[in-house]
Amino acid sequence: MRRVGRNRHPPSLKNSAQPVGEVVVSNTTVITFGTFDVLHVGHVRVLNRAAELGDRLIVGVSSDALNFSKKGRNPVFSQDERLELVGNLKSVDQVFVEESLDLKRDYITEHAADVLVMGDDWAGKFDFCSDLCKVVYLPRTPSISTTALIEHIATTRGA
Ligand code: C2G
Repeated sequence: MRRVGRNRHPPSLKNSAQPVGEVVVSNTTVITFGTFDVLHVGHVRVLNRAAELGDRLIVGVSSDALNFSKKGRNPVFSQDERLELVGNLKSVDQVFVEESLDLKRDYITEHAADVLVMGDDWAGKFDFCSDLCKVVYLPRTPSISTTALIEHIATTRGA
């Protein structure tokens, strides 16, 4: 499926955009992954920055089962709720369920991604995909995390 990307043309790609009538169909696809539980500014900022690296942003949202295997607890928001939240963000063009950490190369190929973006807490972990696409690690937003938010809510509830 080719989608008309939003009008985000990084200068380097301006010339590769193919005008079709009035609509510009461009072709840089960015992919990223995450749990995005208890959505916060750290999530929103990494998605906005990822979107700026291309014309469409596709996000793999971890399934509840994958989240449990990664973090040893169930997410606060179910995968359907997290898909809906992330899918409704302005910077996001498409969401899908990430079933496993080991399917990165399949997802990159399936979505014809040109750029894989992750926060630098995953630095180096996906370099093995660099023959398929560009791999970019972006600085995390300091001093905010879902785990800290959950602890904060738990300790202040009823305070
Ligand atoms: N993030 C960030 N700043 C924060 C917290 C998170 O930039 N303060 C970024 C992370 O680096 C990641 C994305 O937001 O790129 C999603 O973070 P999580 O929901 O914690 O996802 P994670 O459990 O790291 O899952 O296949 C990879 C995994 O799905 C990533």
